[in-house]
Amino acid sequence: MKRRDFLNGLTVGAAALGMSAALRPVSSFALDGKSSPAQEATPRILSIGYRTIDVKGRSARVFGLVQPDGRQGLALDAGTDFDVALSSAIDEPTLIHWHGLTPPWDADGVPDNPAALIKPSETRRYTFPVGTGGTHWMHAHTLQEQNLLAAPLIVRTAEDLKRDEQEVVVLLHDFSFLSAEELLTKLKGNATHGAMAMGHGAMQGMAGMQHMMSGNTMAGMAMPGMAAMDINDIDYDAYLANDRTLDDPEVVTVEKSGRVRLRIINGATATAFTIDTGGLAGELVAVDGQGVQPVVGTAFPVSMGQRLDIRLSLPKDGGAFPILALREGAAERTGVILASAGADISRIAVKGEGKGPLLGLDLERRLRPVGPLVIRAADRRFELSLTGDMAAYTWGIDGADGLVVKRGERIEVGITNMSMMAHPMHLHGHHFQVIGINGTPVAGAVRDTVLLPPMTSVVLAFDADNPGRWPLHCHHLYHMATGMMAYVTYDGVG
Ligand SMILES: [Cu+2]
Repeated sequence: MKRRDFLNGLTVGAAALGMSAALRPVSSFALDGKSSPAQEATPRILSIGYRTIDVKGRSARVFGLVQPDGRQGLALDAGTDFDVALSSAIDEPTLIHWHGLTPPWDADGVPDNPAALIKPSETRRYTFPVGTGGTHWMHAHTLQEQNLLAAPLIVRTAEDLKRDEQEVVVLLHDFSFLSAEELLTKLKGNATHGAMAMGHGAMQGMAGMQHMMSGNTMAGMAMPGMAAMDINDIDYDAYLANDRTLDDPEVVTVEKSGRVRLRIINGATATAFTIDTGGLAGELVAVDGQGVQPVVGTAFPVSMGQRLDIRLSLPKDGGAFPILALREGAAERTGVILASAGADISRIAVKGEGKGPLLGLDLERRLRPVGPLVIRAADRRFELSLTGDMAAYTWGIDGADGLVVKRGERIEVGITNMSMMAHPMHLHGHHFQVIGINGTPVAGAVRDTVLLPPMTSVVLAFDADNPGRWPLHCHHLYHMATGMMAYVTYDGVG
C-alpha cells in the first residue's frame, strides 16, 4: 500500500467510526503550513527518537520525545489547544499516551484503541483542548515505556506563570540494561522469584486477608502457610531522576530565599518511591496535576504513573538541598540537588542506610481536592477486584466484564486489591475523585491514578463525559502486560 493510501484509509476509518477530528494523519508536507485551513495553526513538533545516556559509566541507547530545540516533552499553556505533530524517527511502530490529559478517545494513544500504531517515519497530528493546568506526562503504552519512551507534559496556568516560583520538573524512572521483553520473560520464568515459594493465588485465603485487615503491614514477613507481600518485582540496574543517577545527579541552581515548585513525575514502570525533601519542609499542592489543600511534610509517596506538585521555600542563606526519591522497601534512591550559587554539594550514595518506606494510604486519606466533583448520586456502580498469580505471573481484574456506562452518568467504581502486591490503578480519559478508602467514605483527591496496597479498597467516582472505550489498568507495566487491564466502555462505542 502506498503511503497516501494508508493515510486515506486511516482517515476514512476514523470517519466511519464516528471519531472526532482530533487525530488527523498528515504527511510531513502538511507541516509546512500550506495545507487545508483546518491545519493553518502551527503545531508543536515532537519527535520520537533515540538518545544515548550514560548510566553507571555505561552508555545506553534509550528513546526520547524531543522538541526541535532538544527539550524533552512539552510545556503548554492551560486553556489552549494541544496541537502537536508527533513524528516517529525510530525503526519500530509505537504510539504515545498523553497521561493526565482528557483527549477524545481517538487521540488517547493506546495501540489499536482505536488508533493504530505510528509507523517509522510517520507523522501524526493531534489537536484537542489542553484543559486545565497540571503536571502530566506522556509515554508509550507499550513495553517501550521501559526504555524511556516517556517525557514530561507540563500544563501551566496563568497563575503558575505569574507566581514568583521556580519550576523544577523531575521525571523518575527505573532503568535496566535488559530489554523489557527480557525482563518480562524473566518474571514469567521465575515462578517463585524473591523469597516466595508460593503463588499469589495461595495467598488469597481468608487467613491472609484477616491478617492484613488487622493492620499488620506484612512487610518482609513469612507466616506459616502464607507468604509475605511482595514489594518489588524487578531489581533494576539504576533508578533515574531526569536520566541521571545520584553518582552524577542533576544540580539545579536555585536562589537564596527563593520559592520552588517541584513537579515530580513517577515515570518508572515497576518502582514506587517516596519523595524525601530532607531539610526543607514541602507543601504538597497537587496530585496527578489536580490541586489539593496544601499538606505540609517532608515525605510524600508517589506510585507509578502518579505526580506530585510540592512547593518549597529556600532559606535566606541558601545551601544544597537534595530532593531524593527513595525506592519502596529497598535502599536505592535517586534524585536531584537544588543548590544556591557557591553552595557546597556533597556526594550522596546511591544506597541509603535504611529502606524506603512502604507506600500506604495515609496521605491519600488526608488529601482534600481544590475542585471536588459536584455531589451527586451514582447512576451506576461497579465492583472490581484485583487478582494475581505470582506463580504464573499473571494478573487480572475480576468484574471487568460489563463495565458499560452511558454518557452523562455519574459512575462509581469500587476496587478491592485481593493480591499481595500494590497496584496503582489508572483510568484514561477522565479525572476521578477518590470517595472511599477501606470502606470509609472520604471527600478525597481528584486524580487519575490511585494506589491500592495489598488488601485495601478504594471507591472512585467520575462523570462519564468523554465517550470511548477507556483503559482502567495497573500502571505497573508488567502487571498491565500480563492482564491487569480493563476497559470502561461507553454504551454504543466499540
Ligand atoms: Cu499492578
